[in-house]
Amino acid sequence: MSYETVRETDPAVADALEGERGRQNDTLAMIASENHVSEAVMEAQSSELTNKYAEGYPGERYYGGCEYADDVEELAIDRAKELWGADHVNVQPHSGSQANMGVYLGVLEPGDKILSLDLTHGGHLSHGHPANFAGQVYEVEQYKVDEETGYIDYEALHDHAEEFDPDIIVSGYSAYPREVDFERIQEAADATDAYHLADIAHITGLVAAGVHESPVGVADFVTGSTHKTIRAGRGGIIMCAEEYADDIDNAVFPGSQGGPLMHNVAGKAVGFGEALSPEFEEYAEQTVDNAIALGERLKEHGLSLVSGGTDNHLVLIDLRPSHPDTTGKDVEAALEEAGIVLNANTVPGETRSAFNPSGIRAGTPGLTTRGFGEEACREVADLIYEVVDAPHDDDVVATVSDRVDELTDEYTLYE
Ligand code: DSN
Repeated sequence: MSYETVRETDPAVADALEGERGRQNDTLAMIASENHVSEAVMEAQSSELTNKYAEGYPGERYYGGCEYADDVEELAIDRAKELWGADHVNVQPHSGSQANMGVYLGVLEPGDKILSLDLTHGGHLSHGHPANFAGQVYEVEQYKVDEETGYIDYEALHDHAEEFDPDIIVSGYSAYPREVDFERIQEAADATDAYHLADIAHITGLVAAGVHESPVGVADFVTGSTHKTIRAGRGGIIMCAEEYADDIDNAVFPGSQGGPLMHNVAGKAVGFGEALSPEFEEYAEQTVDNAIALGERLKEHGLSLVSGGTDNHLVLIDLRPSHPDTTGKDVEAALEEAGIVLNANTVPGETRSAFNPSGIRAGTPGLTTRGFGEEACREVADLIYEVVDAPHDDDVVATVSDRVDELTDEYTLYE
């Protein structure tokens, strides 16, 4: 994509846009929730649909002139149904958090009870953190992973549900490296007559490609984002059985959103179309293989991984056993200096703070999009280790940075 017109009319913004393209080209994006969409998705997102209001749903809009908005939304819905096998899909949520809000508003009353995973153990703000609307409007209790194993303790979760008697149990996580047993969580929901919301924001693409168990048809509601392990641009999605279709649609519009961002819905349609290709299945498999290779090599260097490894697209490194005096923020800053962009993250049993935690989270969706295979990911693990071991050594950071430059030149991204 060219920014020629913006450059002519608004050089300050053009500088920032070109700067960001350069940054993405020249660094390794390892924030586990980020990826790189195709030029086709970006074109669709920057289309004239950004001008269009289309409150309502295809065929039932409040304004005129919606025929092409209808086409795009129907394409996104049909492709999503094919990808995930859901009966009903709403593609209008602006984000994964908005998708979760749509479910809560659709089936809960203020004061109802949510049981979800603690944020510091890998959960998400929108699952009921006190700083988020979900924690303010609903009564929330949280389950944890087993601090010894790093795995969800399904029995403890079940017991907790029987004690708390929630109205909804939330599964699906932001920093959990293991396969989620949605059936086990559904058993707890059945036992307590609770709804089950599976938030697959991080693993949406892995589920679509069949490399992670699907909660569709198991949980009552499945929410996701469309830009992490699937490359359909920023946004959210809700899937459910037909019986909940009206509740969900009304909760999204008019319940919590106004006009849908139709240009983003167009991006979703294009990205979902791409994900229906056999190449996407290979991409998703490679993303997981790459995360496993990355994690195994980090372990060979003596780093400690929460749960001992990964089944999905991310690894969570607990720095405390190997580098007790080094914080996640130290490592995040030094790695960014070297051109590897990931994030500091809390770990189960966190002993520091959420702002300066003891772990780092690293994901492979972006590297895999660039064409990295397992050997290249092992080398990235070597580079990460060098910086973890000496985050304040400028020579080490400079040497790693030189190698990152070579890798980003070899595995190109945007023209
Ligand atoms: N910010 C996302 C993540 O990094 O996991 C979740 O919303």
